[in-house]
Amino acid sequence: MPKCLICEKNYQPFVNFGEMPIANAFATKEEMNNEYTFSMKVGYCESCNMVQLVEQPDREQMFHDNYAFFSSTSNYMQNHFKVFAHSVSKLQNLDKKSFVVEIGCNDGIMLQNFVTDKIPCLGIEPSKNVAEVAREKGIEVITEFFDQNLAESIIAKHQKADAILSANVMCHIPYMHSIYDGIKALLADDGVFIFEDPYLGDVIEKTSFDQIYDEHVFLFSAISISHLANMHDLELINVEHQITHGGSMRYTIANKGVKKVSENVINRIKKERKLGLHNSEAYSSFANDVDQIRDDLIKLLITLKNEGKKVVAYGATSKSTTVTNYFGITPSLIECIYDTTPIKQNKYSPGMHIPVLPYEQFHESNPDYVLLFAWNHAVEIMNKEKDFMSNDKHWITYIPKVEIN
Ligand code: DWN
Ligand code: SAH
Repeated sequence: MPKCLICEKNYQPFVNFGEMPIANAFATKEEMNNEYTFSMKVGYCESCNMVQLVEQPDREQMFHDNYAFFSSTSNYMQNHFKVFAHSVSKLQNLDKKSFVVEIGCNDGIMLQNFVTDKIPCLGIEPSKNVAEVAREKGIEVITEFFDQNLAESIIAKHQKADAILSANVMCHIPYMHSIYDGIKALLADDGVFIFEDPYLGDVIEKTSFDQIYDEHVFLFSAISISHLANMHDLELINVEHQITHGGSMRYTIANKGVKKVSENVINRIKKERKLGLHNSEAYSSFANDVDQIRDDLIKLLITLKNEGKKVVAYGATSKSTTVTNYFGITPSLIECIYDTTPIKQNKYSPGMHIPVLPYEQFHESNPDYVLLFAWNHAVEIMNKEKDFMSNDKHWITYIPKVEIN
């Protein structure tokens, strides 16, 4: 039986996706024959309520000089992080004497706002290619993995942080205790640690199983984060639900006893208990629900193929690696995936080897059906493509169930 990454108790996996490649390892023809895989199972620890991947690839397999995800590809997300940054400035009364640290700053989508407002900030980003883009925006970046040791070296060179921020990064890191020890050391007495990640409640309610892939080690809830913070003499003082990435939660953590705990925390924990997220039964039907989506989608794709329809996909997301590999979607069912990210283009999707083509070729390909892998950006993308898609063309989405739009 696996041991929990948080409390070291044994727990049982509740879903098994089998062998999976690295979600963002878009491959050249040469690389396609030599792909790394790992066994992807997810379990729930009854003792500390943490949902987690049983096995994780080494971090260097995922985050390196050629990391394929650039945060700024979505206009919606650029605005989301602008609003996020300004809300932190207001909450903490930040000015030119303050200090903000972001863990996993990627291409600088959040920190660029502090640079504009002349608030001193520092990014930590181990993937060197995306960090370079942040530097070009005038952001100071350390290209290392954040942990307790790095926190100590930041304190020695800078000052304690008034705000430590992180978005879609905490759930990527298995060594949570080193992270929380680092946060505890780096945080000013009245500082706040604010992070957001895909929310367990949404994943269970919507069966958004494709939020599960190598990089996503944990699916957090207010219950599990409150417990983890407590273990490090910290306190969960606020939670705010976000619509980003198909449903996320923003958690605010402070030194214990220093700040008022919002009613949001109590209410959210009540809601999670009502949903049963603290009981293993909540997870018992998840695998069957995923298989239902698989059966419906494969049936639809085979029918469309038999009718001679042209089916392509939109958005070579990390999530799509779980969908294509678990469902067995090959180029015989989906011709190609269109994407705006240069580093993914003219390569092949991990495992199933579906060609990824430049977005510029999407309109001229004239498809009948478009499978939306970037379903979390549906509003932005469907709006952008509304004129093109109006002529007898259809979107296919599959979360929470298979639908033709
Ligand atoms: O947690 C993570 C989140 C924040 O981002 C990381 N582990 C990796 C990544 O996950 P993802 O790859 O599932 O993220 P997205 O944001 O759903 O990816 C969208 C993809 O679609 C990108 O490759 C860019 C592309 N795209 C596009 O081609 N046209 C996106 C938009 C908005 C568009 O208009
Ligand atoms: N914050 C951005 C990027 C999310 S992608 C956004 O929300 O869009 C996850 C990022 O976490 C990657 O850029 C990856 O390099 C980074 N990362 C992974 N492990 C890390 C660690 N230990 N410390 C800092 N960053 C890390």
